Amino acid sequence: MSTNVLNQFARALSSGAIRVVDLSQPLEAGTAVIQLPPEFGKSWPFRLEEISKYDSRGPAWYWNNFSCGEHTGTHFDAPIHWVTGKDYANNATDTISVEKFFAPACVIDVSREVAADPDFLLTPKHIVEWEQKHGRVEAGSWVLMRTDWSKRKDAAAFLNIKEDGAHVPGPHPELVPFLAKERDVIGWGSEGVGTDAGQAFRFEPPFPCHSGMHGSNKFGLASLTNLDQLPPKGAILVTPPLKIVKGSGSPCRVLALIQD
Ligand code: 23J
Ligand code: MN
Repeated sequence: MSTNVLNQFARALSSGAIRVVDLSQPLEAGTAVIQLPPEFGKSWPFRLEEISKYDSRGPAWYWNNFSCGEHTGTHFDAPIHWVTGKDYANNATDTISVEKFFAPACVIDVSREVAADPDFLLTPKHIVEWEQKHGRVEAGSWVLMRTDWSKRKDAAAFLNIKEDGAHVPGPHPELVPFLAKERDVIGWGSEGVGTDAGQAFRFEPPFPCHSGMHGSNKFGLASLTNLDQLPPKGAILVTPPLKIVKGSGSPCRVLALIQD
């Protein structure tokens, strides 16, 4: 057996000892996009326009133009996305050091709680309970909230907007400083359309996950799926956003490496 860790890695991938799980939603016109109150600017939905398909416009080639907001579908949030993170060095999609796009994940399964309460909020107590079983959330880890929310395939059910705003689970305001400061995580990931809970615009501070995570130079992942295929601990996430110059985020093909 080679002692070169990359050789071992290549062999483990080809033998299936390491599996790759796709944590990304398909990107298409129907992909759910965050809806903010009407006084705020709007993010474009995903749109695909054919340039040619082996036809008079291009006899041997198929290709498309596409457009969308940076925060469309499964996507990466950079610290520059929020006013609290605007002054960090290397805080945008093009300048974050690429080593940070590989990091371990802790998966907190609260799918049962969320089935009973779509406004469920994850608190430090849930993390401490998880740590009693699985060990400490190590510095530099992602914390992913498994809710099974992504099983809501219909965009209206996924966004779950009522008269008083969206009802989607997320982190409790007290959880954010706990994860950012006491655990020094790399970021937070949700199955919902954004990293914050649906009612987070009412929280103090508003949008505490965006405000607190990016205010601590941490990242976000939103609209994740297939978290039910991950172990509580041990997966490595691969999360490179597009290299948009001064980008606040980007659609992202989020992958998890797992060893069975
Ligand atoms: C802008 C304002 C509020 C929110 C968001 C963006 C997102 O969720 C996002 O995708 O970053 S809550
Ligand atoms: Mn976002």
